[in-house]
Amino acid sequence: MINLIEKAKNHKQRVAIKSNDQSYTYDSLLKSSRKIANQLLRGRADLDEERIAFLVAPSYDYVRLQWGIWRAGGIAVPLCTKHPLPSIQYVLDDTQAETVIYSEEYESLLSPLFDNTKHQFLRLKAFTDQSGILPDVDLSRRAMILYTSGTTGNPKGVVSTHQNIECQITSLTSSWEWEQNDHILNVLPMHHVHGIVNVTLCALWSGACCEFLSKFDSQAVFNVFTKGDVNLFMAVPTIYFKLIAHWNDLPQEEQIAVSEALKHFRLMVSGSAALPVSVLETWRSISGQTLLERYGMTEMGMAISNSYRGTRNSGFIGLPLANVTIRLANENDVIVDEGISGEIQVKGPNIFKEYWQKPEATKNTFTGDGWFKTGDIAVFENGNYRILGRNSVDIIKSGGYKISALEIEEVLRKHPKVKECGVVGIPDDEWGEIIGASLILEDGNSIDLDKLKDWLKERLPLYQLPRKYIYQDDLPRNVMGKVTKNDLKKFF
Ligand code: MCA
Ligand code: AMP
Repeated sequence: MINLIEKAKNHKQRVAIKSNDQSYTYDSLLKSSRKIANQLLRGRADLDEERIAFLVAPSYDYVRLQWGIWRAGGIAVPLCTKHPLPSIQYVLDDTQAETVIYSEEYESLLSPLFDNTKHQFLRLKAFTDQSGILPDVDLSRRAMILYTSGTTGNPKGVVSTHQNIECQITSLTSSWEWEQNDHILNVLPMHHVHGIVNVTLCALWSGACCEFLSKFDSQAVFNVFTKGDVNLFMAVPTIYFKLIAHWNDLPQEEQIAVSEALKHFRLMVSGSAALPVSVLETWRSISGQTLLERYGMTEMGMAISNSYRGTRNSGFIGLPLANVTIRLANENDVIVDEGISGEIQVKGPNIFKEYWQKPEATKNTFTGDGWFKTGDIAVFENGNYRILGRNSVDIIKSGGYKISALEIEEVLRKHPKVKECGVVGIPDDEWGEIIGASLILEDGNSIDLDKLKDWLKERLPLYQLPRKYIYQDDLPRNVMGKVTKNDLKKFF
């Protein structure tokens, strides 16, 4: 498996994780993950890539489970703690998870599934001490499945091998000069690469400390920063936007204390969505830190980054990371000239293995000669890459989450009063984009918007809910159904 275990043995007494006001050493992580691995094996020699799903808040528990699954030869499937039951059930069915491990706080959410004999449900606290020999897990084996939305069908499971993840870790730890005295605060969800690889695994690979907040909260973040231990932070632009707004509301002496603490940071990174230049500049005036913007994707980890030591160019994502090869290509997969926009296509050992049990979708996302097609459009100018947008209007980025307009439309169409709909992303300073839904109702119907919102909340996570609605009657006559989605955006 990823060389985390051997590395952890070199600094057993150092603090690996802080969560829920407790500190955990690398030694306790090693011992606890070994016990979990043995319990999952239940006498078997190897889990042989059985999928083990887990629903646990970002914490020490999350990490010891992840390591335990890997040490037993399983594939880790982290579940989103904000998802309603149908979205969780989809992942469990799609991965055919053998076991689902959950912490107490999610028991009532999951309980309707307990009769389902396809999966074994295990409460984390019910784990007991077990010992035994652990398998030797080759780097080429599958390690993790993360779900991502696209423009075709349901969310797809992105399968990364141990080797893929190790490459994603090492290109970042070397480029951003991670070291064992680093201490990072993690406020990100732990079912995406940003929180899992860039923050948690890079820290643990380096012998550093990863401190978790179970949920993002601006004041809680500032409370940790002003203690003075943390020297690294990574987040999506929406989080920096929220921190700026909160800082502006603080009394002056607290503003000074936060700004003073921030001046001592070694590195602050932004990614997962375009960083507005205004956010970069305002954050610099508050913190003295120039955010390092980088670009990545679930299927490949990080691919392009601004420089750690050199100039960071606002509005640009920088240059390819070590071992990653980039080209910009037109719709015929032919390389475009400098200054001309094209799709970012990527090759390297960081690129995922496959979409889980979707060979056709996997094949379609690579060119004939093996380049991974990201769907992101960029241009190379002034010696750097700059992102221009996506090649599909149906992919929305909100709060750093990638959201498929088509999936939301599919849910909306199931509502008995909705005849047709169109979902688009609307530019928004705080969220990057917010979701807008246009509705055509069944003939003669009207709809109670509050009831529709409640109905949607049972079926979609908060971050996928439409925030603005328009109806056919509000639009110029006969416009709906006849305009492109790009035109539709203008009506919100
Ligand atoms: C929540 N709210 C929203 C949205 N989400 N409103 C508009 N648009 C949204 N997207 C509203 C809720 O309805 C609620 O409203 C209020 O905000 C608080 O909701 P809550 O869920 O508590 O929000 P939060 O915890 O403050 O979340 C904001 C967040 C979160 C922390 C920015 O979105 C987040 O963690 N984003 C990071 C996602 C991420 O890690 N992406 C990486 C994937 P009310 O108060 O009225 O009820 S990309 C990736 O991994 C690649 C590889 C990469 O490049 O990094
Ligand atoms: P996900 O599929 O959830 O991993 O999201 C990956 C997508 O996030 C990429 O394909 C980009 O569209 C977007 N993204 C990541 N980093 C950046 C960035 N720095 N600027 C603009 N878009 C980004």
